[in-house]
Amino acid sequence: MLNIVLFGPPGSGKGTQAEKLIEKYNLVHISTGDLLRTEVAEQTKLGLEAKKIMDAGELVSDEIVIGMIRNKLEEHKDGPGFIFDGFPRTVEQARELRKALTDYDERVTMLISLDVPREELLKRLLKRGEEMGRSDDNEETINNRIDVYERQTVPVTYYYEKMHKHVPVNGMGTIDDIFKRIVKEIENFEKFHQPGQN
Ligand code: B4P
Repeated sequence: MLNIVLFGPPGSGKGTQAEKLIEKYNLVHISTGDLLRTEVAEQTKLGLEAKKIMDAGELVSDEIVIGMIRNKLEEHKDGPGFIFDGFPRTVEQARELRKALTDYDERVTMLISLDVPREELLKRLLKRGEEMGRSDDNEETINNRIDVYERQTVPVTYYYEKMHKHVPVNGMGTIDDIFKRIVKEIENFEKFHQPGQN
């Protein structure tokens, strides 16, 4: 299986690039943001709880998120692989993902992180806020989401760095240019890493 973690700050293009990667590699897309937004739209108990947290730009509890991921893994365990989009966002989530994949004799292939400066993130998300009306795409919440990312989520890269699985990619430029960079990194990685390592 090819199991890719697509990583980066809010607005770095994770969801955007995930769509293109799914098309090319036929992977199963797991976006914790999308899963949570579905719960919010359906006004489930979990959704009502999550909405407050998401609107403040904070992270939903590890327990909730990990439960959702385990359900999805079980549902698609015979598939060609996964794109994890917006997950893991804490080191605890990364550890739990490792445990869950091990249950299926699988592992994360690589973590691709998109590098984009804060001014550009703000610009992209404010634009999306105007166009799509997402309630967490306003200036105050965006700034908090980026702060939370720097404080709680960046350490996830160190976790994968230790396993030589962290691959940074420049997230500035056109969507197609960034996609080409990502594909090149996947191809390079597959060439130099034999299955069964780590
Ligand atoms: P997410 O849904 O993951 O939201 P996001 O970080 O903003 O990324 P998204 O994928 O939507 O946007 P993208 O960068 O593609 O999370 C939302 C909230 O859910 C979190 O704040 C948290 O509360 C909760 N949550 C989610 N996962 C969690 C977890 N694991 N643990 C705890 N809580 C969790 O794109 C942004 C915009 O940029 C788009 O409009 C796009 O069109 C544009 N764009 C993309 N690439 C571009 C480019 N190259 N140039 C110009 N614009 C570009």
